[in-house]
Amino acid sequence: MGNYVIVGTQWGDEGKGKIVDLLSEHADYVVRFQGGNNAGHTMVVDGEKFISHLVPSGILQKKKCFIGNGVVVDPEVLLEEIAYLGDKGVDVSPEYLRLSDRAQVIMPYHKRIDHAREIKKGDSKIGTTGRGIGPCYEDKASRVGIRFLDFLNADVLRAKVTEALQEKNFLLTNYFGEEAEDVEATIAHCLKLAKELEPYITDTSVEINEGMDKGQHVVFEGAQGTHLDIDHGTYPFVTSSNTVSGNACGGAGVGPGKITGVLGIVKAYTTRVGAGPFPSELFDEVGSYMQEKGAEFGATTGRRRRCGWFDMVVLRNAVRLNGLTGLVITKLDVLGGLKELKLCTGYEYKGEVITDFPADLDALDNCTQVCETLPGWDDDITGVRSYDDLPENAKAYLKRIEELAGTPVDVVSVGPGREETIVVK
Ligand code: 2SA
Ligand code: GDP
Ligand code: MG
Repeated sequence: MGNYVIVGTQWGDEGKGKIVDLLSEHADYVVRFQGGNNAGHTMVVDGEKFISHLVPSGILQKKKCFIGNGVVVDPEVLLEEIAYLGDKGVDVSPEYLRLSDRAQVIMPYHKRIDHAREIKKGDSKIGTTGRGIGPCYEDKASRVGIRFLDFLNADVLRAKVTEALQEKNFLLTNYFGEEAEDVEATIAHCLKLAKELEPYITDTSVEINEGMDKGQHVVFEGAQGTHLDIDHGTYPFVTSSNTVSGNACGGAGVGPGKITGVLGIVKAYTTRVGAGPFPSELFDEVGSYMQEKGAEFGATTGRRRRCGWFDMVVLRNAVRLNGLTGLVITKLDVLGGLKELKLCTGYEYKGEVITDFPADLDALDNCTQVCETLPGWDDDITGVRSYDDLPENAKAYLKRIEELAGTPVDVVSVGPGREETIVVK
């Protein structure tokens, strides 16, 4: 199969979990390389639903799963997830799950700062998941973060927590008007968690590369989506990591020459959770139809996802930024029953039509979408398993996407279940 990077092309929740689970059947290793438990990846196998936040979606296929150095990890959440999966009969022993010694630890104060900052921002809040992601990546960049290697060493941990809390407690008490964090309690809490996680902690880059050199195939599982990327997304309404495919290398510790291809996961319409610009957003009954039929609620926070038409400006941007070699179109079934479908092909702003996704938030906020209209289909397509059996209008919709994106559609998903999938080529 080779080594594939899987990324979300829109604003996350495109169905990456389902597709990574499917592809994992043909892989040996599955690796998360960025983000943290802000992610919610859903897999449905034999009618049973699994949501993972940190453990890679290859775990159900009994593949060796790695949480790479680029991930920020809340140790409590990871242990809860290991227990949750274990209760469902999934083997999450250290044989199947490895955690990078270089991954950054999300500390209790990161979560408190994330919450307090959002409250302070009021109407201008980002709409974060509140999981401490931003503050943890800030500390990594400021070189005051705590890595899992440090977590295992009581002396290093004490020194680092003591230093960090001098600054964080100043912020919490003087700026946010909250209680200070207790140094000793924080250290004791961490040491208990570290003991439980110790068997999983390793140099993941070494293990992944050793495996690749012996011919093991790897799926790199992206989280969030291209337009939530810290550099390329709708900044500041983004997450705090690079979500584009290039970061699979940095966040896992592998060289770019080892990547065979990049698959972009594309929802058949567009959704976004949290605040920020969304040019093709719908505020009418069609948007509500997508939201309800697609069950568009955040897999981590349960928040209602905003919905809109398919945005080709967004997809073309994702094709370029990620070097996509193939597309997977998900949730095509949700569009069944709509009389007509629109593809947003440009943004009209100040009398001009923009076709390259702009950095300017004013353009994204105040443009009107330029659309092509295609006929819809009434049929329920969840039972369709071959491309030829799809309604003609559904095929025409896919063809037009492929044409405008300049990238082939390799797989089409017509339901949440593993089997509700059409392999095109
Ligand atoms: P954060 O928490 O700092 O990463 O939030 C910053 C922005 O990134 C968005 N974000 C997401 N968008 C879609 N899906 C995500 N995962 C969950 C899911 C979301 C949920 O699978 O549904 O349950 O709410 C995710 N994670 C982060 C976030 O909404 C902010 O706009
Ligand atoms: P991820 O973050 O990209 O892994 O996506 P999420 O799991 O957050 O959200 C995708 C949702 O859509 C989940 O509830 C999936 O079970 C569901 N899903 C995935 N593919 C399909 C599909 O083709 N059709 C339908 N109806 N649901 C799907
Ligand atoms: Mg999700």
